[in-house]
Amino acid sequence: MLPFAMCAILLAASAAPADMNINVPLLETAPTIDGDLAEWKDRAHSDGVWDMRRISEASFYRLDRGARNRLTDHGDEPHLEDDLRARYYVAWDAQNFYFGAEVWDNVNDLDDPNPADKRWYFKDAICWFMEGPRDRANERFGQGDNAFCFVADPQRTRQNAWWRHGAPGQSYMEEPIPQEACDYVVQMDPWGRSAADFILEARVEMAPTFGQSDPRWQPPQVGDEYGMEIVHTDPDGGAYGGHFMIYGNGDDDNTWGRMILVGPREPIGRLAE
Ligand SMILES: [Ca+2]
Ligand SMILES: [Ca+2]
Ligand SMILES: [Ca+2]
Ligand SMILES: [Ca+2]
Repeated sequence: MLPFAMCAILLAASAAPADMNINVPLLETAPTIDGDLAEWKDRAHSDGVWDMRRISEASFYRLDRGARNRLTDHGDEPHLEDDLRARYYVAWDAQNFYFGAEVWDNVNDLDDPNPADKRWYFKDAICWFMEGPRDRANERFGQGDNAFCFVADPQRTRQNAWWRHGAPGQSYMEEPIPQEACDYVVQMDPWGRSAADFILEARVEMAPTFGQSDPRWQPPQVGDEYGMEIVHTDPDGGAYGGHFMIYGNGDDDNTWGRMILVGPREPIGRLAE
């Protein structure tokens, strides 16, 4: 028989992947929102490059069984990893969440066959679905739920920075992120590799967004718990349907990953020779 301590370690190890927290660090210096992530990305949360292969091995993919979390086939596709892969960054300070992404894509798609506000998901876009405070009740863009969606378009129209959210007694409210609460830059083709590649750098103020969606929301402190899912749409010229859904499964906020606000983090060092 295994000693008790060892059993506990084995149990903890087997439970870890599905229950892994998303630890989002505090930034002590506010980034400059200019399309260059260099000054803060090493101090933000990131768990490396995501592509379809990595997603297909994740616990949240098994919830979906690949029904919606997938890319689409237009007949002449590059290898799956060249259709879409990305790194995502998140951090916070006393007023804001900061979002960053480095994206490798084969086709930049900004053509919506039926253009209308709120249809970010018919274009290349990245959307952070967040619940704050997290309450473990199954809700779909109800009280406390917020989505901050940025279209991969260097033109900063109000529709290109979209806010889907709830409020007490209301759900699926759709409007641009309040202008004074948001700042963002999309830099296309940052590595001279593909005209569809981009870097996104964004800031969203919490009080005018989370504070509107849930009266229980309090200014952020270390230890606060949020829910988070990243939805990265990639129609590549087709209709809606191609996207990554990372850390959760669709609009049910109780499937979203458990995110904890943590203190500042130092960049990962290397062993000196
Ligand atoms: Ca910057
Ligand atoms: Ca693509
Ligand atoms: Ca909930
Ligand atoms: Ca695309």
